[in-house]
Amino acid sequence: MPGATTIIDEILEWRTRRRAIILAHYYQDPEIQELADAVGDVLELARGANTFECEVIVLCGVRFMAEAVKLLNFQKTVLVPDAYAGCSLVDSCPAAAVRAFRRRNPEHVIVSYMNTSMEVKAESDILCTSQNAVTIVNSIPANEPILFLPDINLGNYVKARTGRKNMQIWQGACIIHATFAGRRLASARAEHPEALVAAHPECPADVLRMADFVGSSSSIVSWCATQEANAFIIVDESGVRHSLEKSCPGKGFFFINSESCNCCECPYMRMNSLEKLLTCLKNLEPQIEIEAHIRRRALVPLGRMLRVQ
Ligand code: CIZ
Repeated sequence: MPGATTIIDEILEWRTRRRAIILAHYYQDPEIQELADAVGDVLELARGANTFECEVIVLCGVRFMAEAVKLLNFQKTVLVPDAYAGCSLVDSCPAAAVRAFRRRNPEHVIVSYMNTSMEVKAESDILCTSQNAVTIVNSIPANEPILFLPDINLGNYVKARTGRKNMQIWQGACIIHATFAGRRLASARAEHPEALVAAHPECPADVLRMADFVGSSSSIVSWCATQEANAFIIVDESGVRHSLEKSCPGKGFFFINSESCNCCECPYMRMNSLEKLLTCLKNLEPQIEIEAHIRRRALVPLGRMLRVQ
C-alpha cells in the first residue's frame, strides 16, 4: 500500500527525533545491521561512536557491549534494546571471584577479555579483544605471571601462540563457539575441499588446529575479502555472514553448526529485534549506567590496552 509506514520508517524517524545513532555488532540480524550507522566488533563500535554527533547511542548487541560503549561515551545516553541480553562468558566470571583470586595471588597480572562485566574490568590490569589478545599478552614482561580471563579457548590459543608458561586461564566459555565440534568441521571440509577455513579463537583447540585463519569476527571479514579463494567454511556466529557477503561479493560461505543448538546463533544476541529497537528509541530505555568510581577504575586497564595494541 503506497505511503504505508513500516517499522523501519518509524525507527528512522525516532532516530532523527532522538538525535540518535544505531550501532550493530556483527552478530545481529541482517535487518538490524542494515539499519545501523556502523557495524563492527565491540571495541570498534565503542571507539567509533565518538565520531558521530549525537545525543543517544543505541547499541544492538549484548549488554557488556553497551557497557563498553558507555565507558567510552559517558556523556551520551546509551541504550540497549534488551537489557537481559547477557553473555555466558560474563556470567562465568563474577567480580567477587576475581577479587578473591587477586587477594591470594597479588603478583599476577590480570588480563581480561572485553566479554566481562564492568566490575571485572575495574579489577583488571589490562583488557584485550580477540583481535589483540596475543599482542597484549606478549606486552607483559615474561617473568610476570598472568591470569587470563574468562575464556578458556581464547586463553589456550593465546598461551599456545605466545609460548607463555606462567599463565593461568579462567574456565569460562562461550555457549556457541565452545560447542563447535572438530568432527563437524572435518565433514564440512570433506564436502567443500576447495574452501578455506576461518575460525573464531573462542572455538576449541581441535577446531582451531584445522583452520587456515584464526581471528575475531572483524578480522575474519577482512581476511576473507583479501584471499583469492572463492569459498570459505566459517566457524563463527552466523550473524557475521551478512558482513561477509557484503564485503566479498561472489564468494561462498558455509557455516557449521554448534553442538549446543544445532545452529550457530547466539541466543542472547538474537534477543534484540526491530520492535525492541523502536521501543527503546521511543522510551529512552533500557539505559546503561556505570557508577563513576567503577568507570574510573575500568578506564585504567582499557587505556593500557589501547596504548599497546
Ligand atoms: O570483539 C567482539 O566484539 C567479540 C566479542 C567478538 C568478535 O570477534 O567480534
